[in-house]
Amino acid sequence: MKMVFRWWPNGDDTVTLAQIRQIPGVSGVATMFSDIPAGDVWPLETIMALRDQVQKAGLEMEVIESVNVHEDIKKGLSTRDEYIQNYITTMKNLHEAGVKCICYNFMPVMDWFRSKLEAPLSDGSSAMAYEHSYASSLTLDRIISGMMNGSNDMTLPGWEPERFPAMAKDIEFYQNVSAEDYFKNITYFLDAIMPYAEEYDIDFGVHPDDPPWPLFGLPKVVCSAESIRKYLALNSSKRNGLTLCTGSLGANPENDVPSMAEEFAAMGRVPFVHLRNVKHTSEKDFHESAHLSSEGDLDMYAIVAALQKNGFDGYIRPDHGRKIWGEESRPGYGLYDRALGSQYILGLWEAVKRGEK
Ligand code: CS2
Ligand code: MN
Repeated sequence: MKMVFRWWPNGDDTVTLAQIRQIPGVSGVATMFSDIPAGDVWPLETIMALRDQVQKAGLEMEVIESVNVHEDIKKGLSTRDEYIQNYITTMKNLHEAGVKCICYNFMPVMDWFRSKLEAPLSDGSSAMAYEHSYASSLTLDRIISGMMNGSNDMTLPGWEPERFPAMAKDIEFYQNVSAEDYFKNITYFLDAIMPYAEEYDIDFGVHPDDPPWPLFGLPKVVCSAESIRKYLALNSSKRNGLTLCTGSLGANPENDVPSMAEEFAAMGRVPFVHLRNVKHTSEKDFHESAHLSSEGDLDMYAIVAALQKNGFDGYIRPDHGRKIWGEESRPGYGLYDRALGSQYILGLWEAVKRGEK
């Protein structure tokens, strides 16, 4: 297992590589170019320059989160082939730079969504939160402005401004796309890229839908054990894997996250894990919490034990943290709470390991 930390280059982050280097047990970053539009090739020189920068800081760049999938691929349009070719070229370039794992998602139109980016918690910190009835009542303009106003002027992953102009039309487009058709589009994409994932030794981890239930009439694909089984069966390559995001899946109390960790790690299909905790306030309402089991509704020890005992040998990163100690950062991605989370996770990992002997 390797512990990594999400980080954005080119000044698009308040956290520095030097700070990440000082977090014990963290060996590398999970990073991306947020300024390259989805569908474009990531140039080799640009990737190499970033890899050199990361390595000079004493860290590895083996995980990319995310190489975003162009909307035309998700929609199944005839233009998709060109974007898929670009995707494959990006994979080749990332392979040359030593990248081993790519996280991506197949969520239509928008990536994760929260109705509040800074919900106050009782200890004086704040965290991102989601309230279903309120979220469902929002117009697209209010959603976009809410996500933008809380972003502290940084790109929120999945909310790159280049997406905004087409969002309303895209949402409309998907109202007539059945889940079955959407799965066909995924299969087409996976069948095209998996042979290259094999050739370039890159594990793919699809990120679950967040929140894991339908919203705005958009198809949802990775939200339960059953849908993950279906997704992994779409293409039988071992490279077709899951990013087990405990907070995304755990937002639905019906999801048994430790048993998912066990099942999919045992299949050898979990290259990447996002560990964070959530606290439910009602069935479809929740806020993100500190990583400790006692702070949320997930049994983090059981999840880490399930991974380790089922042969998990991939990358883990602490996912979204709270905003603590007055830190100003990209929501969910400050230094302090994620650093605390990483130490807790490493502690659990060691405890499980030593307990085995
Ligand atoms: C989210 C996503 O997991 C997360 O923290 O912020 O943006 C995630 O990075 C993507 O869905 C992966 O493609
Ligand atoms: Mn995640």
